[in-house]
Amino acid sequence: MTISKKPRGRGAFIVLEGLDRSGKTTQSQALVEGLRKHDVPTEFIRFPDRNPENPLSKAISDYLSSKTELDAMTAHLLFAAQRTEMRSSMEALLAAGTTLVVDRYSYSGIAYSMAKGLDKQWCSNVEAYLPKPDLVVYMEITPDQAALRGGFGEERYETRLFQEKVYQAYQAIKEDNWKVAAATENPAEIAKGLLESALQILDQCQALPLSRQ
Ligand code: DGP
Ligand code: NA
Ligand code: NA
Repeated sequence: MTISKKPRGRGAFIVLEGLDRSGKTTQSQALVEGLRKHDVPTEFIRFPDRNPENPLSKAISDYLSSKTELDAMTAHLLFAAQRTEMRSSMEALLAAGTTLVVDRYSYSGIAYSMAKGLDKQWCSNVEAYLPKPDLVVYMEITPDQAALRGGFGEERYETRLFQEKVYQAYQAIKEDNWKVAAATENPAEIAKGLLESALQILDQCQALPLSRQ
């Protein structure tokens, strides 16, 4: 006898956003594990990708480590180019029923570029043709709290002053339907809440087409 599983529609597109040191990566990975335990086919993607074999990834890594300099608009387009490069494979995975948990997406692009003084509308226009997430989780942490987590690293954006600007930019772009998680709470509690939200979204979005931003 074969036991047939409940038929599934498309996968859910779930994005985690937040400042450096907000715990996004830890929570993304916990969410992937939690969903898989619920038999939800799930893949983890992170932006920026840093695979040195890929020319866009290498250009981004060199920029983040300050090996190279780029004009702010050019940098914005470079990060957006990588998301654009991934667009068709992400859409194919979602259509095939795979849920995607994505560590940073267009909102990082917009927030980090706004922190350099670029115009919000210009920044979002570049991202407008990319698929829109079903759920955006914002890991809320202030730059003060983030700094208490052992200081920032050595990459381009990891300074107190810049993180303060990114924080303000996230406040300006945060949408009402984002799920805000207090990053300073117990990680296991955060993970539990995120898994519940993800399962709920998955139920709701299966019958809906994926939209553009
Ligand atoms: P992470 O690997 O998550 O620590 O991200 C690396 C850094 O890159 C982090 O400081 C945030 C930044 N970043 C991520 N996406 C974008 C983007 O689209 N545009 C810009 N300017 N920075 C980004
Ligand atoms: Na970082
Ligand atoms: Na991270």
